[in-house]
Amino acid sequence: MKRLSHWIDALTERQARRTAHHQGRRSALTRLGQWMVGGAVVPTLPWDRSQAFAATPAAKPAPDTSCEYWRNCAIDGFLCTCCGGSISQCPPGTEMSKVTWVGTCRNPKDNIDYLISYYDCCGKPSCGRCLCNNNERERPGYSMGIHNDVNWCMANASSAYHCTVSAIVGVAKS
Ligand code: ABN
Repeated sequence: MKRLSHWIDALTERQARRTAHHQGRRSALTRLGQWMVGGAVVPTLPWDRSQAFAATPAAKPAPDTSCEYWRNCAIDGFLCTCCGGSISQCPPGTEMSKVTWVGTCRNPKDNIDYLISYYDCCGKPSCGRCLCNNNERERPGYSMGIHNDVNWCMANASSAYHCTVSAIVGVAKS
C-alpha cells in the first residue's frame, strides 16, 4: 500500500512538473507573439499626421510688408500693411490724405513702370512699425511734388500722420 501511494505521488509530481513546464513556455511564446504582431501593426495604423509638418501662419511674412516690395520703391514712412491696413487701403479709424506725391516704380514681374501714389493715412498717431525710407527718383525738398519727406496729412481735418499706402494710379509713359 505504501508503495502504491509512493508511486501515485511520483506520477502526480511528474505530471504537475510537465504541465508547469509547458504552460510557462506557451505563455512566454504567446506574449512574444503578441509583442511582435503589435510592433508590426501599430506603426501602420491610420494616425492623422496631416498637422505634423503644417507650416505656422507666421512663418512667411507677406511680401508687401517689406520695404523691398517693388511698390515701395519711393516710400518714406510706416507701411500701412504693418499697421492694420493693406497695400492700398488705410487702417480703420484713419483717412487718406487729400494730397499726395506720386513716384514711379518698376514691377519686376512684367518690367512695366507704374505710377505709385504714396497717400498718407491720417487721424491717428504714428504707427511706428515697418519704417521705410526709399527714394528712387525722389528729388530734393525745394520741389514739393517730387519730394517724399512731407506729412501729406496737412490738408486733412486731422494732420496726425499714421502710415503710408502705395496705390497704383497709372502706367508711366516712356
Ligand atoms: N509722408 C510720410 C511722412 C509723414 C510725416 C513726416 C515725414 C514723412
